[in-house]
Amino acid sequence: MATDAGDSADANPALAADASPAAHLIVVSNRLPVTLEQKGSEWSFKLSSGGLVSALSGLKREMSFTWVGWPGKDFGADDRDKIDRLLSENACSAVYLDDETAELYYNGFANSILWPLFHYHPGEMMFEETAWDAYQRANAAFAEALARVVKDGDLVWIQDYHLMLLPRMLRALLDASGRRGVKIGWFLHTPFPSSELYRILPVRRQILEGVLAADLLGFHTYDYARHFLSSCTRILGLATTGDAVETAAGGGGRVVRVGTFPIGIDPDKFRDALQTDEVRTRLGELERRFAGERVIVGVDRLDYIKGVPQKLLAFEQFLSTHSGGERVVLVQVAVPSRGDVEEYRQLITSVNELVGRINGRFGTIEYTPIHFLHRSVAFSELVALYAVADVCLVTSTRDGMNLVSYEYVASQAQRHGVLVLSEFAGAAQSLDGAVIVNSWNIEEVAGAVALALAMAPAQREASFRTLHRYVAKHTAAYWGTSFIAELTRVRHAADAAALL
Ligand code: GDG
Repeated sequence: MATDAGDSADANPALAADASPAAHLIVVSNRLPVTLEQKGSEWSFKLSSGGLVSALSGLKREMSFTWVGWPGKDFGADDRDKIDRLLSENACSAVYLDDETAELYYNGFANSILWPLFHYHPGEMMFEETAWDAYQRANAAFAEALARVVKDGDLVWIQDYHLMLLPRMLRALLDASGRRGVKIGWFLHTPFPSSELYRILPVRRQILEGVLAADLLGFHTYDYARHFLSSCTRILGLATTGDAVETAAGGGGRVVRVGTFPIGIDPDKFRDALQTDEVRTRLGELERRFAGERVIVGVDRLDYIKGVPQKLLAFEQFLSTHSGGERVVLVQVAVPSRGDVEEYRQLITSVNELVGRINGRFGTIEYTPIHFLHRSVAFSELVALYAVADVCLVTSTRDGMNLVSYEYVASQAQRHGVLVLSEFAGAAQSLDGAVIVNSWNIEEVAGAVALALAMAPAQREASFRTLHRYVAKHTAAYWGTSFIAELTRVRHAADAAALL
């Protein structure tokens, strides 16, 4: 498995040895990572930053590259030519969806059906046929757009739960037009749930059959891969091994490889930011502001999977029974997310109530226990907050990986702070050195926070070194290169049968 070899992703030996120099990589994600702005009749293009963008930066130097995705809205026919030209100059290509399809596919199906189910919230799942129809239409639009750009021998890497029908739809179009040697990979950024949960999904067969047309399927952790494999057996009756599925019951099908590829971050971005005057000045200001107080930081999209209410309840418990007279503050950044979905609006209300209650109960004129920022903060502010905090508290009730925990480690070279991390985040399976907690156990989390704040410097340093070694090696670029090296290595679908 491509998870533990080599030191630098930019010089991944596996990729150098196996990838054909001529291989062209096409990355497909729901959203193109770009901002398009119009000034007068001219359009400008900006590449957004993000995990996937940095993961691909190393690969871009090794192979030619195109990014295919939805540009964010349905531009009018007059603008499309200009936008297509601009995108193509920047190695991108747009999949246009009408606004109604985009809304129903993205919010209606991906975020209201697959997202809650994959994060063990079946009660939030609202299955509607119109949303399912839109999901099929949107995936078909992606397949048609891709079929126009994919050439013989290309590697196609599809991202995430938005595009689970795409491997099958694309494969059908490529086969029909006689395209040869195209390898398709798919990676899931969320958990894949236990088959007991997954089988609730009314369209469980179609979704599995959709991804099984790929050559390589990737997950963050071995558990997610294992859940996927057992869903294939239980729902489709397919034979599986620890890292493969045969696509026809009773034999004679193709073999699809299933692997574990834990994502990472770009740690240099945090190290470099900490050297800048802007972050150093801000860090100094925060240190003065919090003098005499211990700081816990939390950074989450305000999503029900992130366990923000559980975090607030645990902090309340800590204040009432564990703080030992020390002044401890929780700085919680809660980035607004999907505010147009009812479950998310209810979450905001309950989080606001909890923050008010806890600050009212424990606050004084001089002391505010929770600094609650219900907005996103600038990157420089984020890094300064990570750097000033004695503890980072991650209480996700489910989370594919959780990059915030990696980013905290990357920002703690000076302080050697302690990471308290939910066992339900994928990161808990990689980050040795964190204090692992059951985020549903309020008393356990409160006790872990007390333990983290009281940890002796030598133990903090030893834990930090272990964490830092992992984060520095398993970067986003390493993840991207490892997946593509494996995709290059897997035997092509047409000649892969009977490997089991
Ligand atoms: C999905 C999966 C998986 C947050 N607040 C601010 C800000 N952020 C940045 C963080 C971090 C990112 O957003 C959040 O990443 P996570 O991994 O923690 O969570 P999701 O957004 O849910 O991502 C997750 C991931 O995909 C990758 O596979 O790990 O499990 O759910 O990078 O820094 N950035 C700035 N200001 C903020 O206020 N600048």
